[in-house]
This record gives sequence, structure tokens and C-alpha cells, in this order.
Amino acid sequence: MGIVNVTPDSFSDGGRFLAVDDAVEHVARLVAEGADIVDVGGESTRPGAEPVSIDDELRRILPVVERVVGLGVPISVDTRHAAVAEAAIDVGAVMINDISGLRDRAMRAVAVCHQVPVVVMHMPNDDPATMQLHTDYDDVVGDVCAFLVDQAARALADGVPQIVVDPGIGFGKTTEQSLELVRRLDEIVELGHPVLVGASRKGFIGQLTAVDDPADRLAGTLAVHLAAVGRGASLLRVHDVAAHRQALDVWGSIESPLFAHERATTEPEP
Ligand code: HH2
Repeated sequence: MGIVNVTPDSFSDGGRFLAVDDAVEHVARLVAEGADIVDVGGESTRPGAEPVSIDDELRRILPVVERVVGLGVPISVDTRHAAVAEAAIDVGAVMINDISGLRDRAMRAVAVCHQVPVVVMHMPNDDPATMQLHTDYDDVVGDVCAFLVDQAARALADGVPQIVVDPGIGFGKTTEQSLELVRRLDEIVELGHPVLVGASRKGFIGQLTAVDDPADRLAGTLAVHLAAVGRGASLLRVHDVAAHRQALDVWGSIESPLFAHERATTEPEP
């Protein structure tokens, strides 16, 4: 899943894709590099980010979604707001990425009404501004699993067609808690839903490696993401698609000798 942040203030690429033409060009590049899904968002959720009005979020993402649906790659909309999700679906998005974990009944209703899959991400509260004040878990993996089980069950009972779960790396997590979630990702995989991991360029990688510029954290990101795939993650949310494609092709060729060859020469199984 390639990341498209149509924001002025995202932690690693804020301001780079705020103009519609720049965002569309970026999507085309991510697709050319091998993204299977493109995730378009209009609100930075880094700790302390300024809240964005619904109108601004719509103004940022709708023109981009409208222009990229023709590229043939599925578009997911990265939003906490039901109205934004619905408007994006109306212009062609086919998936919701909800960092607030489908807490909002209205968001579940949008997914049910339009029969779109949803990424249900864990964060300890529904407010990026204060999430880092809520890192007091009994057992971070157990607490995250309990939240994801409850939210997935509620969503499926309401009629959401498909759930992807996500531990929310860095969202109300200390560095050690983010590492523990990746180390024990198999416990989240055992919940029975596809698992998405998004560690791309995040702060805990900088903290571990003393690399301040997020754009320089690709090697650390690949290390985390390959560890996650090795434990059963199905989707990776990434800024650097080409590097991930290369790493996954080589990793996959080691795990299964036909992997890279099959990817290059055959259509995927239905
Ligand atoms: N992380 C970010 C945003 N959306 N969605 C999911 N499902 N999982 C994540 O880990 C995740 C996410 C934060 O990263 P980014 O979009 O690069 O930064 P910002 O929030 O500053 O725009």
C-alpha cells in the first residue's frame, strides 16, 4: 500500500503532495513502482498535528481521488471521518483506512452501505494530539488484540464485508511497545483477519538508530517490514514502494523459490 499524504504537515513528506498535480504524479509513480493499493489521506495524524476541518480534508483529497481512479489501482481513503470516507467512495475509492479503529458508528454505516473493506487500526484513544499520553498498557499486544477483536466483531456484525486489522505502530506506543507489537505480530495474525503494518519512516526507527530525518529511515523501515511479513503480515503501508517491492521479491524468493519468477511471469490467482 503506497502512501499519498495530501497534507502540509505530515511528518515525513508534508507539503510535497499538497498540489493536486503533484499528488497525482506521485500516485502514478507509486503504481509504476508496484503498489497494489494507494492510500490517500488529507490529515496528518502525527502527535501534535493541527486538526483539519472536514471541508479542508475533502478539498485536499477529492480532486486527487477523482483523477487517479482511472489508473486502475484500488484507492483507499485514510480518514477518521465518515463524511470524508463517503465522499471519497462516491468518486471511486474502494476501501477505508480508519486509524481510529471504526469507533464511530457512522463510519461503520458508510462501510456497510457501500460494502467496502475497512482497515481497523488500534490507537488508545481517538485523538492523535494526546495519544502519546496513553501508553500505559497491561500487556500491549494483549490489549491491542482485545481492541481489534471487539472492533472487528462489531463491524462484521453490522455488515462490514471485510476487515483488515492493524496494530497502529507508533500510535500511542512507546518505542519498546512498537517493537513488541512487531516481535509478537503472529498473535495478531492468529486473530484471523489480514494484518496491515505501517512502520514507514516512523519515529521509533529514528530513536533506535539516531537518524533524525524521516526520509533517511528506509533501511530501518525495511527491517521492520520484513520482520512483519515473516510473522504473517499481509499488507505494508509504505512511502518507498520500489524499495519494498525489491526487498519483498528477494525475501519471497528465499522463502519460496518460485515467488519472484511467478510474480514476473504469471497473473495472480483469482
Ligand atoms: N500511519 C500513519 C497514517 N495512517 N494508517 C494505518 N492503517 N496504519 C498506520 O500505521 C498509519 C496509517 C502515519 O504515517 P504518515 O501518513 O506517513 O504520516 P502523517 O500521519 O503525519 O500524515
